[in-house]
Amino acid sequence: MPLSGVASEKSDMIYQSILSLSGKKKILALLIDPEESSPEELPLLVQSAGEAGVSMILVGGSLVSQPVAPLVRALKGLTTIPVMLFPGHPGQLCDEADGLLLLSLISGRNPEFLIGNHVNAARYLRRSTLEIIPVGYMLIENKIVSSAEYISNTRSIPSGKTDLAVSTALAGEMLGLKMIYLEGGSGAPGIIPPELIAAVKQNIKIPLVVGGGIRNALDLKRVYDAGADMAVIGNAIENNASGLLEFAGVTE
Ligand code: 1GP
Repeated sequence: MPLSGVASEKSDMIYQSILSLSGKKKILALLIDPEESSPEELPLLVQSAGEAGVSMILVGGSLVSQPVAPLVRALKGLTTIPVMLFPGHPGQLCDEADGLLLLSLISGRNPEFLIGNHVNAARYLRRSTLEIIPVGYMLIENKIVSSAEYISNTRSIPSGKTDLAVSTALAGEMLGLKMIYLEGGSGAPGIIPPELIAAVKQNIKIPLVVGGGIRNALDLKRVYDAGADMAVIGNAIENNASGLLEFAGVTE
């Protein structure tokens, strides 16, 4: 059966720029949850993002009850910082973004989050102009049951099981995934253990992203010092756009 739709020309510009910064400069990403963002705050948030050195904006969340397109469109009208989708499920896709972190939840054993949702979205994605970056997404136990853990019905990797985290990240790299994302859970009370971040970093060659519980500049510095190439901040600046400025300069 012929597949419908025409494959669009895919760029890998964003991924190449991540690779080119790797080892030279740390990358700061801002996560905006469509459920928590208000249109009135966006201009200040985007301005603060520019001043704080944010080089990527992620849009997504575990629970999103409305289309993400209006938020993405508004962001694209306000900034040239790349806007990447960070979807909790295929309902959070839209063409207006620059790209997509195509997350495969490799820490879990739920086939829908490993490959099922990807199969559902594949033809849509082939037609879209979104740059697609396949990411090995790993939930790491971090004091609370995260929304991602609950919604995906998977277990996080215990924070003391560094060997499991390293093996999982290695397997993701061997499968051809282009980045590994260690997720401590949105709104977690603190960062995942720096020792675990360091162990994973020492064993993979692809860029390492770390998020969850980064609440201040010291947390961010610890995550970078442990080896993260990119850090993601969400909750710390919700309803506090100018709070982003606290993170300025930590990427240098
Ligand atoms: C969640 O890693 C991100 O997916 C960000 O977490 O909201 O705790 O910053 P926070």
